[in-house]
Amino acid sequence: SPQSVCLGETMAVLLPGHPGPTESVEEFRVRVGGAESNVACGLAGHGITTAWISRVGNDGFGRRIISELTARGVDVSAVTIDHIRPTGLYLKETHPHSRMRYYRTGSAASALGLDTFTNPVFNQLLSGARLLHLSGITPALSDSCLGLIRALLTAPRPGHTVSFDLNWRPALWHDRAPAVLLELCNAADLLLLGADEAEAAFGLSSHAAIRAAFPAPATVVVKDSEHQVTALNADGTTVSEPALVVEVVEPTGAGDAFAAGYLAATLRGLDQRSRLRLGHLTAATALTTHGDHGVPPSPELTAALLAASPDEWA
Ligand code: KDG
Repeated sequence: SPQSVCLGETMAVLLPGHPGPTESVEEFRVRVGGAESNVACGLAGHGITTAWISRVGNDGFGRRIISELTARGVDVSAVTIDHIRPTGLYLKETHPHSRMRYYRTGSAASALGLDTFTNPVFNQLLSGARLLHLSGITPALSDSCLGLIRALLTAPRPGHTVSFDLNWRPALWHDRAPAVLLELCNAADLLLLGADEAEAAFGLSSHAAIRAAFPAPATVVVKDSEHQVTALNADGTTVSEPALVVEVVEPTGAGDAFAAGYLAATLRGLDQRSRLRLGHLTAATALTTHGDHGVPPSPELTAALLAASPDEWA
């Protein structure tokens, strides 16, 4: 069975063929995107076997998602096909400024709920896994999604750890109180969040305030925009690692790629610094390509880059 399980909604992504207001776009390119399946693809790219759990519609977009994730080496055997609800969509608008517009209310994945938690196929997968990866997007999707995430975070877990990426998406929280995210974040073993997200979602403006708000996770990983990432350990120690300076082509998916690299290094038993470094290396591959995914470096190159020393010229 797979070493890791990632659960959450994946959508078809519509990319306008040319800049300008959506009402004048003649052609869209279609891609596949979803925070947790982006992590699953990143893990698979690093050689960590991974299953993705979700629901898709019985439609072409759902089949596209299934085939693309399969091609990237992700196990989709436990994905449910919803015969009533459609696959969610999102549109990457570029005009007047770049933003994501979601078409996901009532989507197949929004019907995820406690039946997944009790599903024997899912439990079979989870019982063999060492990691379950979740995000703060799912609890915003519906009451049943919130119930599932809460159950997964609070259930006893003898064999696996749970990582939770805050993935603050204010557009999803208009009719739902985001305070529930405090409780969910604090129930994870590993919490990943951006310093900007912590400020926007909870008004937490320092590493100390973040760690004080989330005392339970063994590690809290705080991303300070593009500059550095810091792991705040439960024993009070911290490890920071500067980000790589790259020419950004398109930032979507970089946070997910960071998570994938960090988690892959964690599952390989690497130390905290190497986890952060593999996170940065993987994020760099997503930042320098269009779409949500990058091409992971070969195992040999990864090993060499992890061992490289920083430029110490002052
Ligand atoms: O992290 C990238 C995701 O935000 C994108 O793929 C879409 O999952 C998505 C979401 O819900 O915003």
